[in-house]
Amino acid sequence: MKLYAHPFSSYSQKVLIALYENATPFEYRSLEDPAADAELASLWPLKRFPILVDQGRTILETTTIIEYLQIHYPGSVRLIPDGDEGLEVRMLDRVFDNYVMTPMQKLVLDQLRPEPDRDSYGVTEARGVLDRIYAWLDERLTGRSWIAGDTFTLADCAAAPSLFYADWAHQIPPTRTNLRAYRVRLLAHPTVARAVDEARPYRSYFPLVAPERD
Ligand SMILES: N[C@@H](CCC(=O)N[C@@H](CS)C(=O)NCC(=O)O)C(=O)O
Repeated sequence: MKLYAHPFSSYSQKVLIALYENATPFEYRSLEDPAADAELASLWPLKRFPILVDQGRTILETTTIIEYLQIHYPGSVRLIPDGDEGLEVRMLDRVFDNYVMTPMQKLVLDQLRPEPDRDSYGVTEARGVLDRIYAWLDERLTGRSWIAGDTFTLADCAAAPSLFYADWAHQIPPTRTNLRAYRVRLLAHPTVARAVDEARPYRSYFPLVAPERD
């Protein structure tokens, strides 16, 4: 099984955390390697990553990759519970991808554009989405260790890298104490800490100012 990914990429970290949770063996095709980058281009014209290649199948999209791992390489950690609990986990996974990861990416990618092509309206909008989702998540986390309850799930795999970078791009206000404490808990979780540590050598890639912390 091959994972095409980059250690500094938030979506790559989402899948790496899931793989590490069950110590699932895989070949890491790091996109730092130009050969892996070329292979990715031939497998997926959009070149969005990570992608997983296994037994002749190419699996796109992080949530689907993690679903695939649970079906084909199950381990002692079940990241997606059955039934209603699974619905909650999937819903929260979508919330992190759509309303934390997407606006965070907007802020980061806008910074990479040439100055005249920057989109200040879109950036203001993205900051507004982050402010509102931070408030919603803070409320939702009342009395919870992990976002969907007592166990670490797919939704926490999505939460960890999205909140990690979102806080760098648009700081979580000090008043959101539940959300800030959750981010600290995520970063202390061994599989998340491993993914963050593996990305440390690439911090200069962050186009906004990366704070001297975490
Ligand atoms: N919905 C996709 C998003 C993947 C994504 O946006 N990955 C980023 C890296 S974190 C990427 O491919 N960026 C390169 C690009 O936008 O061309 C997923 O869940 O896999």
